[in-house]
Amino acid sequence: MLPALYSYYRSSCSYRVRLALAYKKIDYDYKAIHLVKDGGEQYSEDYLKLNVKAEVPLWKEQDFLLSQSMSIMLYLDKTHPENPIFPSDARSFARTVELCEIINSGIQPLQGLRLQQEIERRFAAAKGDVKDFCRFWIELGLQAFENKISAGGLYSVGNELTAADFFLIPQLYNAKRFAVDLTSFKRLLEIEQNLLLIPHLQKATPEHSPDFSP
Ligand SMILES: N[C@@H](CCC(=O)N[C@@H](CS)C(=O)NCC(=O)O)C(=O)O
Repeated sequence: MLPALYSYYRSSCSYRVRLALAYKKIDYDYKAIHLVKDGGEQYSEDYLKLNVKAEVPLWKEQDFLLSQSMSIMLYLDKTHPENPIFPSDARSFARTVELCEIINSGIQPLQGLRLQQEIERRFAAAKGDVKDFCRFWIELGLQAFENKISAGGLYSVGNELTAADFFLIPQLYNAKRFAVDLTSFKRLLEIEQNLLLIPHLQKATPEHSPDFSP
């Protein structure tokens, strides 16, 4: 039986894992969890049995269930060492995790759907103000990411494609959804261009996901 990825086409955390799976050419069943429809399928009784935190992505191999995009990507790198995404050299490994974390803990939790809903509900905030708040954290984080990466090189960590790139691409996709002006992030846009030239990564994009809806 194929392993399964529970995913939502627009979820940036799921997109990270889809990129890793595409890069490593790992076959899997795509299980769509619509985060908005009918109040959100992540809250269905069946899904909560798999992931009590009501989030995607979730990786399932028989009875082995793994949440959190970072741990799924580390797991995939151990179980499928071909096309590594975490470098073996200590400093490159640490730099990769550092860049991933700028997005994983420094941006994504501050732009999430549930966070936005909670801010609106608790503080009677207007949707536009909440989006502004999210944009602030996205810009701050992307600036930190851009400052950290080396001036040259095809990707975030020199010429070696790493998990940091698979965190960056979905975050840029989200930044565009939040109407962040990306023109000053020249290096990040260059890296995005370089990555999207890799043909088999295309199938991981939201537009190529089975549950995509325009
Ligand atoms: N740290 C987790 C975050 C997972 C997460 O926040 N997922 C979002 C989509 S990107 C989600 O499922 N949100 C559900 C909701 O907001 O209701 C990871 O990296 O996997």
